[in-house]
Amino acid sequence: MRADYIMVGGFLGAGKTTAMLQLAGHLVAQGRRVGLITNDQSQGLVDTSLLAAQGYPTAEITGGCFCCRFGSLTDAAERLTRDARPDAFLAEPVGSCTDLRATVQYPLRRLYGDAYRVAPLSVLVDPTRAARMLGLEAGRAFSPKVTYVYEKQLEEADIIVINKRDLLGEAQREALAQALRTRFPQATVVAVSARTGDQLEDWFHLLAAPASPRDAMDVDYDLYAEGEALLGWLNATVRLSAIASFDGNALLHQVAMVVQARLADNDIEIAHFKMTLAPDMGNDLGVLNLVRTEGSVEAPYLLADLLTHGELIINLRAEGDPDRLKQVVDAALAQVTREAGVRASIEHSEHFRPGRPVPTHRLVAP
Ligand SMILES: Nc1nc2c(ncn2[C@@H]2O[C@H](COP(=O)(O)OP(=O)(O)OP(=O)(O)O)[C@@H](O)[C@H]2O)c(=O)[nH]1
Ligand SMILES: [Mg+2]
Repeated sequence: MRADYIMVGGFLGAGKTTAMLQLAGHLVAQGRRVGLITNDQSQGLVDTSLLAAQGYPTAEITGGCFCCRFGSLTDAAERLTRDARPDAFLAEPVGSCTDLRATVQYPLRRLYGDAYRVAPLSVLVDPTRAARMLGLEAGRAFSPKVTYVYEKQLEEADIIVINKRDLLGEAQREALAQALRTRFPQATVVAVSARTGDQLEDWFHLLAAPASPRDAMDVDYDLYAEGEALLGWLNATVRLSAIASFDGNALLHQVAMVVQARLADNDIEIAHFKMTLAPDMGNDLGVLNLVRTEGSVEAPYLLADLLTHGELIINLRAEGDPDRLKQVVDAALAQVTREAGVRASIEHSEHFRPGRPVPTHRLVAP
């Protein structure tokens, strides 16, 4: 029996992790066994913490994207197979990554075709980002080289999934779907809400079809590398402790508000700012996200109780100098924890620009 390999791509903040959780729930309800694979340029991932907290077998690939760490991808799948024998792997590539057809799907099919059935490539979009990229809506956007990466992601999609349909009126949704169909005619376009579950069946249904046998697209790797490197990356793991119990939800919210205001002052566009706070005791988890500098702070999971000790994971990806991102996050953390009477000690912190993508394999034809 071959296991399904289902890749859920799309730009930073589009809703890949949220959608993957829904897909995992759907498959498990059908009696399937799933294994989840997360991926990032470095360690300390909010997504891994979030998925593992839901009880799913999860493997994390760090230190580069799937395409550049192809061996780690198949190793992770084998590890999950030993532990949980999944018959469906759901994999979330790094949100700044493209050319997945040539560097992941075709090599998997060619080298491991006996082990995996490769599902069509889904690329999720945040509707506001997509509308700005297509010129349907005005507002703060990324620079042209970052936009190149964004467009390449859509150009290779079998399925373009407009996510967050709960935020759209019917006319807005239709205009966006039509513009995407015109610009990316190779893809089937669906509109879903990974948050509410609305219309997800349309997407799930498309995943059962075979992936399209098209040749891979052309990619200018210099431009791709430059676009990716314009995005600053920051991952930090921070231990929080206090004598008196404190409100973790309020603390997360305040950190986000301060970071958002300072990045706006620096004219830096956020791609995705996300945090999890896990108390040392119990399974509670608070999650907070911001997917645009002008966007609103969202807390999809709130902590149920006050806490005294916990682990805070911060992942920030924004179009700006990583040193500046680090200064902004450190200053916000220092200010907010001081005001809350909480001690913060940084256990792990990295900030950098992603390196040039150098795929392990690149196969143009399936
Ligand atoms: N309104 C709304 N928000 C959503 C929906 N799906 C996801 N979100 C929110 O969008 C934000 C980003 O979601 P994630 O699932 O973390 O996005 P991602 O694509 O995995 O992000 P990266 O891993 O950073 O690339 C979170 O605040 C989610 O709660 C949706 O259908 N509707
Ligand atoms: Mg994610």
